[in-house]
Amino acid sequence: MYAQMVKSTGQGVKSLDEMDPQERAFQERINRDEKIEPKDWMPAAYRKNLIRQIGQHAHSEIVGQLPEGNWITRAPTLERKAILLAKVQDEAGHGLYLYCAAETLGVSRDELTEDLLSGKMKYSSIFNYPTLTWADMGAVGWLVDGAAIMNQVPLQRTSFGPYARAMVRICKEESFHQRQGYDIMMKMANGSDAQKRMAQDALNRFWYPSLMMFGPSDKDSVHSAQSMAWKIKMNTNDELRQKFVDQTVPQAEYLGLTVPDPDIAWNEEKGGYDFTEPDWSEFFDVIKGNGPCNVERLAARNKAWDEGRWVRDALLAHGEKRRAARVVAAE
Ligand code: BYC
Repeated sequence: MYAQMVKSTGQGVKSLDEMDPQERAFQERINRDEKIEPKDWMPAAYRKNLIRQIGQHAHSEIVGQLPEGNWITRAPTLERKAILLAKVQDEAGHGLYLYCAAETLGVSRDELTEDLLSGKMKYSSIFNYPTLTWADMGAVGWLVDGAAIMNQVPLQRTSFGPYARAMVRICKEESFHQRQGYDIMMKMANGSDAQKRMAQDALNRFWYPSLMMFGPSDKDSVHSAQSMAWKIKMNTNDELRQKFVDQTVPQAEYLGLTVPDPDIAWNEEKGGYDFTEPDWSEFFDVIKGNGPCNVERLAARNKAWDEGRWVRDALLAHGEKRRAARVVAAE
């Protein structure tokens, strides 16, 4: 079905017949669901697109620690604090697996980091929204990690081996994250009136930004056609957004909360909910750098990078010393 490739004009997708023999053999491997490994031949555009997607994904995990890290010192109980700390550490781990996967494509982690810190590379729009109350920790786990799983489970079958394998462990951990978020929401939604109001307020603020995580609507998605032909992406943005809404609306009902969309309604014919699209002008504004927290997030990552310089320098000096000692010992 996707035996095609984007034409050099960037318009449309090349058919197998239009490809040169090497490209065609590559596409046929993908069509047979064979994994592409780092040393295999691949089109330059496949490599570039993967570096872009995996790099953005890694950056999202790293920047994604900030909104939740904000609440570690203020978690309401020691147990909640320990769980949140573990969750935030997991996100750092996800970032590292993904940077490693990207490195197999010939880009260094330092280069990717520099592109994040300069604002050249993107990270998920969702992390440019603030976390104002403890209920936001519930909403982030439930909705943000819920959306992340919806997007990442299919990526376990993505065509690039190191990316697909990194996804397996990430998805297991994201499931735990999603449940811990829902557990916080259960407590809040079944708590005092003030707690219920906080839970509803968190859902109100995180609903549309969560829908935006899946990317622009299919008609505005620049990369989908080629990425799906190459199985870098397994579903379109709108397909996954629909699945997320279908999964999440009953979960909100179970909590006794109201999804902030008066037009949400079950559509028997399509077997899914009709819902209001997010405000796409807000989405494009956020990814251009104008969201509520973009400046703060990049400033925090730049500060961490600058303040960690002595650790990197010390590790390099230590490595150099050990190398020199090995050379002397070998002489
Ligand atoms: N935010 O052609 P399109 C997590 C950009 S972290 C920002 O549809 P594509 C977690 C897109 O990059 C979860 N930018 O793009 C961590 C492109 O711009 P460029 C992160 C977005 O790549 C901590 C342009 O819009 N998950 O779970 O085909 C705590 C056109 O879009 C966004 C991943 O990264 C966005 N939401 O599809 C808790 C998953 N959406 O690059 C949780 C892997 C689009 O041309 N990534 N853009 O300048 C993907 O699956 C795909 O990259 C996307 C976008 C579905 C996100």
